[in-house]
Amino acid sequence: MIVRKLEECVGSDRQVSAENWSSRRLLLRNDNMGFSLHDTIINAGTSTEMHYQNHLEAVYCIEGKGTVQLVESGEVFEIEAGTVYALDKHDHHILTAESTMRMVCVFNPALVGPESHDENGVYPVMETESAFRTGG
Ligand code: 9YT
Repeated sequence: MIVRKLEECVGSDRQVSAENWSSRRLLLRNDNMGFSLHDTIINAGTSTEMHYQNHLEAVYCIEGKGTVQLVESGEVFEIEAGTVYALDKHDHHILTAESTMRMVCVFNPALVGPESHDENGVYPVMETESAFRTGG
């Protein structure tokens, strides 16, 4: 069994931050669960365009309020504590946080660890963490 606390992730390799968000990665590929599990903070007043072409992601909001907009259709969904959205079609989307949002995120396939968005809001496919670090 794996037991891990958020406080162990904060400030470690398991925390990956960008301008608009900070992702604390509780479970990763080498935990062999078939998914990764993150506790992610989205900064208030930000909008982030994302397109996880290589992953499926489910996002469960446990704190805060905002919207998610589908880029193709323009459809907008209100997101608040107790709402989940699942990007089952690798949906291109924009997440806007009205207040600070705290999200529980699940990725399939599991993230390896250090993934961050490229210029198109995509996470790369990674086999190993060392491949990422050497640029391979
Ligand atoms: C909600 C969302 O997708 N935020 C971006 C960060 C990402 N989910 C992560 O790596 O935790």
